[in-house]
Amino acid sequence: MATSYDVKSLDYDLIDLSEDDKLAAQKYLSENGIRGIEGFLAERLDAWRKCPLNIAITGDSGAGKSTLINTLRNLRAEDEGAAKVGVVETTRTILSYSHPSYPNLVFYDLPGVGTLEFKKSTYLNQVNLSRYDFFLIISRTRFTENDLWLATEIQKIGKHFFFIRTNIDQDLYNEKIDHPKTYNETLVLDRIRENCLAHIRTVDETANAFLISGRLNYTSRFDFPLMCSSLLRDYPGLKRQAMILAMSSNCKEVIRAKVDILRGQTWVAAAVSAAVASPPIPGLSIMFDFSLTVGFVIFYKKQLGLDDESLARIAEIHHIPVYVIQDELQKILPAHFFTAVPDFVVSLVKRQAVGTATEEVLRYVPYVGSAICATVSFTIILSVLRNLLNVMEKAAVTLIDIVAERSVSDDEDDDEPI
Ligand SMILES: Nc1nc2c(ncn2[C@@H]2O[C@H](COP(=O)(O)OP(=O)(O)O)[C@@H](O)[C@H]2O)c(=O)[nH]1
Ligand SMILES: [Mg+2]
Repeated sequence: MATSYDVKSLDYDLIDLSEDDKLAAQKYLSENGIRGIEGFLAERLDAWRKCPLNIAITGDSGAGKSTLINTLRNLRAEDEGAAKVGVVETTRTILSYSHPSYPNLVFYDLPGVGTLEFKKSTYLNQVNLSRYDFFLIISRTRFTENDLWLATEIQKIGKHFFFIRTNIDQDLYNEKIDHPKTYNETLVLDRIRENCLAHIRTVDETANAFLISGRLNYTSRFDFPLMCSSLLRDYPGLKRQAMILAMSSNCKEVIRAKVDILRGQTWVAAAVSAAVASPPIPGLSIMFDFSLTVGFVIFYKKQLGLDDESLARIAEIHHIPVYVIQDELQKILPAHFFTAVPDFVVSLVKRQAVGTATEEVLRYVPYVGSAICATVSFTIILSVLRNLLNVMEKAAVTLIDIVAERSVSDDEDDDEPI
């Protein structure tokens, strides 16, 4: 097969479909037949956008709540819609901030326990813990007795929480200035971690603390990636998939989780594209819904942070010239992936050999019907989307490596805080 990528046609493992999607599609087919199956499947592809995701961030004033909320929304303090950040900024009410690209993901800035307006005795009534899916309890020093109390209350209602120690970049910088001769980053981090754990494990023996910098340019450093992957792993049940798709792709763990989900949905995307035989596209011998397929590729680009806007933002935040990023990524993906998605899709479809996918494709008969499965378009679009995701994953991971390299070399500059 003639492709310019380092991937083999149809070289993918058998993928577990979501049980939910399978059952729903099967039920639809048995009740309605093939008519309208593409509309039904398209709706399921989009269902995650409606799933409410509510994350509470709590901690004392100055702990870094607003900063972390902005970072999780991929914003800096001065960007439009950002939470106000500052040494004297105090949260007196519960404020909510939705993710700019995925409004169903909402972060709540909760005042810490024991502030003037939010006393311990009234906190649970004021805050109503059951409204949130997940809690991030943050501190820039030691977790307080009140933080620990809150954790036990969250545990009592069966919800999840993380302890997050912010300001790690600043602590390391101070250590470096104070002890230039003996400074050792790993030892300092170990000491901070031990100090945190000794305290929080008095409440929960298995509790962990994530050591992070809440600032946007440190999302690939310290425990930030681990915090993200743990959040995705522990996010309650059915909402996990929506959470993965709604989260910004600022570390490898999130990218891998996104690709897993997108790959698991390619059969739905291929079925929806193949079900509608639009007028043929010049140069292509198969009929499929071209604009829909282009739409999937654009969606994957945005999901994996490879769209123009995301790339420009990465360049700006990390002070990396755009051409450096482009040069690296164009070693993996061709230029027209970035500049002209429709042309790119045409070239992919042209190059995609039909292959011997019968067995693989037959697995989907119960869910999309034999009429769609029998089409060449279904097989081809399925292969195109899966192969493309493999390559895009590689590109998105490379982008994280470029960013990580850049932030480490920034650290080595002694004149600036880390
Ligand atoms: N260096 C560094 N500064 C931070 C970090 N988190 C917050 N800050 C700074 O600490 C101050 C208070 O942060 P803010 O997010 O407003 O705290 P909040 O009161 O909990 O919302 C601001 O000046 C932030 O820039 C961090 O992880 N590292
Ligand atoms: Mg604040």
